[in-house]
Amino acid sequence: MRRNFIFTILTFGDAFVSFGSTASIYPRPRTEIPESTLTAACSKAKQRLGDARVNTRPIQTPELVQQNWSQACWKVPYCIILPSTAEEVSESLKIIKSFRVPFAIRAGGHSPNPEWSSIDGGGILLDLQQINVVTVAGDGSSVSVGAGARWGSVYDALESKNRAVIGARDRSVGVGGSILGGGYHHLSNQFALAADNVKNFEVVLSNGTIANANVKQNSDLFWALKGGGPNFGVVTRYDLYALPVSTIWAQINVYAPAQVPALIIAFDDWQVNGPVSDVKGNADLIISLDFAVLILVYSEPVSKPSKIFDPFFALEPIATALPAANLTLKQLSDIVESASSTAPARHDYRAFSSLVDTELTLEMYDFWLKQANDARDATGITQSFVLQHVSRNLIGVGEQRGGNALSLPDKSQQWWTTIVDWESAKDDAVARSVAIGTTSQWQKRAVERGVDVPVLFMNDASRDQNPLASYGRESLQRLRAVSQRYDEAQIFQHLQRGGFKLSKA
Ligand SMILES: Cc1cc2nc3c(=O)[nH]c(=O)nc-3n(C[C@H](O)[C@H](O)[C@H](O)COP(=O)(O)OP(=O)(O)OC[C@H]3O[C@@H](n4cnc5c(N)ncnc54)[C@H](O)[C@@H]3O)c2cc1C
Ligand SMILES: *[C@@H]1O[C@H](CO)[C@@H](O)[C@H](O)[C@H]1NC(C)=O
Ligand SMILES: *[C@@H]1O[C@H](CO)[C@@H](O)[C@H](O)[C@H]1NC(C)=O
Ligand SMILES: CC(=O)N[C@H]1CO[C@H](CO)[C@@H](O)[C@@H]1O
Repeated sequence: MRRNFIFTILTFGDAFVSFGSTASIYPRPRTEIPESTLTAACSKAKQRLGDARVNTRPIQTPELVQQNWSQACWKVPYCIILPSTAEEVSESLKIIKSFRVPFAIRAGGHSPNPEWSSIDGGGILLDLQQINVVTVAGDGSSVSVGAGARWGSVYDALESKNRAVIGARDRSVGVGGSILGGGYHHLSNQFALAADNVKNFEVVLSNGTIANANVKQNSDLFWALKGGGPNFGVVTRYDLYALPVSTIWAQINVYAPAQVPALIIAFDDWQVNGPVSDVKGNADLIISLDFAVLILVYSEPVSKPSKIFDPFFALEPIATALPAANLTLKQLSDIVESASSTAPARHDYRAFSSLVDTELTLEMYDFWLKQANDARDATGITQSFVLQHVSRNLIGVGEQRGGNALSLPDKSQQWWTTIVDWESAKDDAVARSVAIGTTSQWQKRAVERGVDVPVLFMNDASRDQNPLASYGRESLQRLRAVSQRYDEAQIFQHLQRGGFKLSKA
């Protein structure tokens, strides 16, 4: 029971409802262009790609429309193009460009930001789910992944080869979006972000050219795609370094709400002392309103937990969700994913970064907790307070790989996030208000205490946040130059409806 409940919180639910009254779920489309243009563009796509690749009656295929993590993103596009190759993506972009139709790109659909990977009847959805092949290189040193794959299939393919990759902690998260936003993983403090582990991007540019971006070819584009979001092209394949990591060690403990302050103190003790003495260990802290979950991971099997975890072992957990074990990364991701809720739900997340400052984190936890409890009492909204450590080693390894668009300051830091879950659209404003209030107060207090870090993690950022601008002026200027160079027609700025776009940064 408890285990189920815990993992429901960890994975925050996969939304699914049967297709009932459509009117209430789907808002009316915005009409920016004449319907005849949309009809013509979708017909052209059918003609060029074949009937099987274009769905012109998405209202009748809820399984395609609702293939998003958050119900707030269930929108019925005018048609859905489902390309299966980079060539078909190229054809699709040419059509989108020539008819000037609004569009959205979807990989795993895990962004909770409406219109980032969804679009209403005023546009076309480019759904990459059929581009999902995972191929491990003969020598095991790399793995090529279709942009529409989910991380779980990558872990599955690598397990028997005794290899791992830096991906996302949940199996169901899409490879496509999470790498473009950076990508934080259990092993990131040792091996850096998912984006830092890309060897080559295959990307379709707005003029239809299929290009490669790596250290040698289009190296400015290579840098920009690492954290720069959906601004430069449609990535069709990621060639990733496969790490020589097979069996790891992990333990998952559960603590009572009353233990949270002590847990935060222990977490900060580890943040300050752990990674500098041993980067193989990592801790994730997920604090919900009813309990807190601590995930400890070490990147190789050990008979005894590493000493860096000692601050945690001074606390007695109320339950052990996963007793200390040697297991594969695939097995760990299965456990993290194992019992997600099937209730339909709306979700949001939000990002905030700072230096490690225990006193301030405790203050902000109190600030958040009171409001989060009040919101739950009033409307049933649940939310969490999550801390992710970013070590100097993570930043340094990223630099060695050529750097990335985040341009992180060379300081040990923490990336806070929250996951907010609620049922009804009428509660949207209340549901988001606690996280919005918490981040703005934290920002104010962090500046006062001199512990602010400007960078906002795109993969945790909400629609009104501005991760691209948070990377700093220099990075932003470089990103804009890359966008001008590779997307001359600027379709990713003007025709792409949502997303963290340079034109809005
Ligand atoms: C349950 C859950 C767990 C998570 N865990 C982690 C985690 O451990 N680590 C982490 O870093 N993040 C995590 N995230 C955040 C996640 O990485 C982001 O939500 C990411 O955007 C999801 O990628 P996607 O492909 O599933 O999403 P999508 O919603 O399909 O895409 C996100 C954005 O990227 C664009 N995009 C997607 N694919 C392409 C492409 N091939 N070319 C161009 N643009 C593209 C989309 O248009 C959209 O703007 C988690 C999210 C959830 C919901
Ligand atoms: C994990 O692996 C280590 C090193 O091989 C071994 O000593 C230990 O007994 C293993 N632990 C478990 C629980 O199997
Ligand atoms: C498409 O744009 C890229 C990047 O600017 C350029 O290198 C390529 O030659 C262009 N292709 C065509 C067919 O114009
Ligand atoms: C309706 C639908 O396809 N829902 C999917 C939403 O995404 C999750 C993965 O996060 C799938 O498991 C669901 O099937």
